[in-house]
Amino acid sequence: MEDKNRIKNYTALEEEYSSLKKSKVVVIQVPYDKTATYLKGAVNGPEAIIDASKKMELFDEELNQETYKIGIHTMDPLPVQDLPPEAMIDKVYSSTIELLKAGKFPVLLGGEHSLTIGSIRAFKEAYPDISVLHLDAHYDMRDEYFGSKFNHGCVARRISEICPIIQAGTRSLSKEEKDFLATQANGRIKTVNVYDILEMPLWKDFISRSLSEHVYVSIDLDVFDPSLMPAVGTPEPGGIGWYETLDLLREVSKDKKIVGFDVVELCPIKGQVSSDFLAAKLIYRLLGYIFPTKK
Ligand SMILES: [Mn+2]
Repeated sequence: MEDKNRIKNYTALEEEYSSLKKSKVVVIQVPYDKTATYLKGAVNGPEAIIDASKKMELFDEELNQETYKIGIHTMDPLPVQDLPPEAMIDKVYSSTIELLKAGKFPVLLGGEHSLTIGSIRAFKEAYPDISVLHLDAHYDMRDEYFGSKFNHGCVARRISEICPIIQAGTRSLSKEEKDFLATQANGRIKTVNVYDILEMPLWKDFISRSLSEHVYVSIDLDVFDPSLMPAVGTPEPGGIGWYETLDLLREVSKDKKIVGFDVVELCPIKGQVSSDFLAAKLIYRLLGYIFPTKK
């Protein structure tokens, strides 16, 4: 019989592989969508990922390993739904820094993208050389959006004020963002948009070389093509595919030390579970790349 805790765990792991004490990886759920500007619903993202993860095979067929054996603990969802974004970001920061101090590997589930501002503040403290690999359809470089500097459309701009950021898969931005990026000559912000991906055979190497030793990966699921990932609040045509995303993440995992990541902006569609499942599997595969059980 499944106990209550097990049902709420990412991949529904037994206590042996999911207690906080024994787990290397800790999943932080951030159910929040207060600043969503198009479709709401990302508040339900973390729960949908957890639900889908219970249906996954825990043997990874690409990696020939059982990644869950590193231990994956799932925290209760952060109680942030009714908070203003600044307060949500503070809560994400304090949970993340606590886990980093305990030597854990945080995985954050959104919820909307603004949560990354909180997690990056914590990672910057723990890893001063941190850089961010940001996969997204949108540049998210607005200084302010709908009256807030903490809107999900400003997240990359806020990150760039904390540490270097390289974006990939982007294909939608405002004139203001374009003008802002044109003034950035110091190399703190790099972008490999979808046109670069189509034209640069070595785009993955370029990204990997541009990152520092310690890397945080922030994946807005709308980076994928909407035919593959329709369950997002702000879909954009012409996104990247499953295998090229995995190729990039595999390469970066080999070249650098990924120390944490988030998967955000899942806006579940009732009755359409393939998006939820993609998110759940993406997390598992990326954990497998980061923690190979065989050398
Ligand atoms: Mn986006």
